[in-house]
Amino acid sequence: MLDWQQQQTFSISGMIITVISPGIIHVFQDRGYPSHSKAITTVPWEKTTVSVTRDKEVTELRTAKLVLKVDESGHVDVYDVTGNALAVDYRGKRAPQGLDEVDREHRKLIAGEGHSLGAQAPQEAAITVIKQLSPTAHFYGLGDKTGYLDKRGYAYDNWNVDFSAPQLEIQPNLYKSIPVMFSLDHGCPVGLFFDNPNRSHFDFGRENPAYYYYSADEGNLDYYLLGGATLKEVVANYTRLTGHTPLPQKWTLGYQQSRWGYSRSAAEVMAVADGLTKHKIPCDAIHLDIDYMDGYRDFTWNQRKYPEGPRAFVAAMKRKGYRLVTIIDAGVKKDERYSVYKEGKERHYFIRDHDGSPYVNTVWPGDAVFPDFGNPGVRRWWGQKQRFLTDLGVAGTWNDMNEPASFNGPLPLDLECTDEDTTVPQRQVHNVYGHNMSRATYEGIKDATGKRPFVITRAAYAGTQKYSTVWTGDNRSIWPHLQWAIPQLCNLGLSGFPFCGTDIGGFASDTTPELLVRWVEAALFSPLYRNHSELGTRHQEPWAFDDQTLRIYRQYVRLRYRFIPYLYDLFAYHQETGLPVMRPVILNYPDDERAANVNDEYMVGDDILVAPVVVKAQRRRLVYLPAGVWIDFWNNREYAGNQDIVVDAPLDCLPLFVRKNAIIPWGCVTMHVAAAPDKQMKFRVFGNDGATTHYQDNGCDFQYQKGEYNLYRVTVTAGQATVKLKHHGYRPCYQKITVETMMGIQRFRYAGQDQYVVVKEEAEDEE
Ligand code: MIG
Repeated sequence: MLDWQQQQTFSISGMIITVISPGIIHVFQDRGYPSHSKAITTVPWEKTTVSVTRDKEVTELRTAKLVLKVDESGHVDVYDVTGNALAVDYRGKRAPQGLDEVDREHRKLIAGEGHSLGAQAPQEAAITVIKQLSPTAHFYGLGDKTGYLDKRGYAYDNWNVDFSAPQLEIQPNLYKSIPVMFSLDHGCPVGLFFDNPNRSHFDFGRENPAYYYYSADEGNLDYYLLGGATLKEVVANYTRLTGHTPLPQKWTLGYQQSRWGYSRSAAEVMAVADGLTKHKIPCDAIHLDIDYMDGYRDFTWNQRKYPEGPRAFVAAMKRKGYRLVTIIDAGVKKDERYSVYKEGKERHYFIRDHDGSPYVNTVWPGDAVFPDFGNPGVRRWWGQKQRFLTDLGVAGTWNDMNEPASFNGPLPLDLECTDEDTTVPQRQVHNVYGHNMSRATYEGIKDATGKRPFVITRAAYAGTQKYSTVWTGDNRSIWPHLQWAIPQLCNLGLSGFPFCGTDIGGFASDTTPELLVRWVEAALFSPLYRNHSELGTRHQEPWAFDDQTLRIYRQYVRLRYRFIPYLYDLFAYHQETGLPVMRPVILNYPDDERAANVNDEYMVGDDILVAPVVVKAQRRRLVYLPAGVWIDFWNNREYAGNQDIVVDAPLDCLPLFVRKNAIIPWGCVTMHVAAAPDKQMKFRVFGNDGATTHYQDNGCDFQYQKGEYNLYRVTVTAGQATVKLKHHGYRPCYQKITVETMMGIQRFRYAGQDQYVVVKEEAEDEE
């Protein structure tokens, strides 16, 4: 540790408190567990002044963003610099509500009928952090827990599971554990990130409205206080700590088609591609679920089902314009004639039973063993295995079943696993299993291809966003799951994961044409835009129903391609700021109490507000518009903000609003995202005054990190546009730029030397 870092580190009441930066403070107490973080790869140290005052009982640490008061008994109270309480320890005793309502006899009766009792005596936990609950505080974050945006009144577990029953809003845990929470009380924000991968629990006033708490079964006391003037700043501090999502390849923002079952034969996948082409549905990738493999063996390909061989098949698909993404499961088939199993066994690369032999459970391939991803050697090995796929031309890896899932009961908690350089029981690395698998996959693909890896994972921990895209797992074709898609993706974004999506149309159960259409509308700006469904359910390709369904579906997928440059700009912006692409309204309007609980609208960046219909048979809806002036995307009608309006939303209408004077880059509709650099770009100005910065690069590799990118600055004043190339590091820049304001169209041509000049005459070939 450097001298100045030492000076920002304090030992108070048995805890080590480290001021990493003015808005990031680490609280740590060693309880004998491994202390290296899985979530944080680079600590964002910043040299800063901390003023310290001590009186008899309390030590006060003050930075430019946070004030901490730590007393002798270890209470940690957090304030902002103007004295607002952000997170103050609760000094009372825990008292679950309703506990005294039922005596022992009634308890038995209730249980006898099969009901579970809500109120339980407080569980003793190794770690408990308990805070006063303000009557006006809202809670966000925690990744993609089901239910509503504001977590107040609910409780959750952090323990990764494969959960296939229909999810309810009270489901405590699913596939991911992202133990970060944000509290917002009258606009005053704070974040708490508990960097403890052991099983843990959050309760936001469900047990008792007087307090909220975090508890963990084991591990060190290890958490971060995140401060900032606004919720955005606090979220930015969280992502500064756990890392940003690197720019994705541009095509990954295109539409993707999937279904468990397609990959049963080359002919079936081909037929899907032909269906997309025939019905003119733009699409960039088709996903191959488990059936392409040979007996569900990872890194194999079934020759019988693909008679021309995988290489020729992948190439043929590519010629048609479709990339392939293949699934890889965590469980490796136990088969002495299978090289991945044999190698892994020889090198002790699998999770071990008590006698040191590979632990066996059942997954798709039957008996299966589980790579010990906490071991860096295993990660390198698994990373190299990706070459099997990348050499064939496969465009991405979709990691599934990595909670890990198993059919023959869960993995015993005390199996032998590796945590970097030590041996630990399975339960201590359980929640980072998918995280480590994603990391191995990302690094392997990056090494093999030099391109930006496209990895999708179901299980994740805090920080997995550096390696992988996520989807919310096995939802159902039911309206509540469409409704929750919005808060789930918004909370994922706040929790550091901008690249996320849900299975469009719903995975399990049978979709209906209306649900499918509303889903493809609602998900228009969901960064991962993939239709996926379960084997045996009703088919949900866009053409599986009637003409109307197909027509509307196509209309929205085509519209999606218009917005890809805008989405790509937001990913470039995310890399700089850590802010998500899809956002809850409250992130942009943290002082607006009305925005705190909006579950059926979301924003995209700062400029677009989406108010999808997520209720069956609804044909008009109420839209809450936050402060400012809003333009209806469909008819340019202007609305003042800070009010609810009623809009018509027939089946083919997604209510969409653009902030007045926003400038949106407007892409071309193509069947696939073009590999060649775009020769022109259009900017739509939703007003007559505004400015934007637009990003461009080659969309596929890491050259942008060496400066090979362009930044365009478009400014419009009283309807007059100017275009400047602010940074010209990527040689092919746009030859033509069109700016369309509400007063008319202005055209520019590249004149060399980073200059754009106005073109007077009509351009002949506008897309
Ligand atoms: O439990 O590979 O969430 O997307 O289609 C089934 C088959 C295993 C679960 C994934 C789903 C995928 C399915 N998998």
